[in-house]
Amino acid sequence: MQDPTLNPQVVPAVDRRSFLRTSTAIAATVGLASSLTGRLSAETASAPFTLPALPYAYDALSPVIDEKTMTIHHAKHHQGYVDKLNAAVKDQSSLSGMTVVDLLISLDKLQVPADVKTAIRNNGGGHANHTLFWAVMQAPKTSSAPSLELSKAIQASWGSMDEFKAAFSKAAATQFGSGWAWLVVDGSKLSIVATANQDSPISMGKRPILGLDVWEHAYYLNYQNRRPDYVSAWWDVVNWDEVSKLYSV
Ligand code: MN3
Repeated sequence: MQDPTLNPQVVPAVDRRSFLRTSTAIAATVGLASSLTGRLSAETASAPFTLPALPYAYDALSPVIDEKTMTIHHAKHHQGYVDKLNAAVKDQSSLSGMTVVDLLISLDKLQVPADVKTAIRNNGGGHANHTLFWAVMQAPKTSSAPSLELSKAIQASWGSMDEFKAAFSKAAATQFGSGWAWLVVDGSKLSIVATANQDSPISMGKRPILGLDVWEHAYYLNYQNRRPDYVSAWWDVVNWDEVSKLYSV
């Protein structure tokens, strides 16, 4: 084995095994391994990461999200995150075999140079965030509803579905600059968090089950500066059956 003191980026095999055990234990604790990794097939893979196909056509969410926005968002923006993530991890042997969820859960502990960690935070986050985002949407007015279990959890945290939607919409509308609003499993309860840029709730030890992209690239062609209109229209394309599945694992 190469002496790790000669090259701090080389992680001894024994450390790597214990690191992966720790990472797996954390994932199990927050239920991530069986949710994101189990539900979203693109998340089960390690590098090279690939762009997941959308579960619907580019025009399927219209008029809530127009075809051109969806095309650019998926084929250009999300593909860009995937490509940059692959470039970031390519020469990092200590990361081999890790899924994007592993990378995000363990972000602070990754034994890689600071610029690589930043690239993983931005582009690994971008890959995971968008993969979830595509999965929790469907054509407008398609019938779907929160499961009884999810409904009860929403009522427990906010009192009613309407109160939850108001709180989530406010978090999405008031997130300053680029970022996301999330419904997350946070310990034994549900909560709403907003994150900047492509930061993922996964790196905060929380399990996202619904996410809304409020970067301008997600809505500007259709809504220009009217982010609240985009947020309010977006509820029509939420796939509650999928959100319920993500909650139930
Ligand atoms: Mn986006």
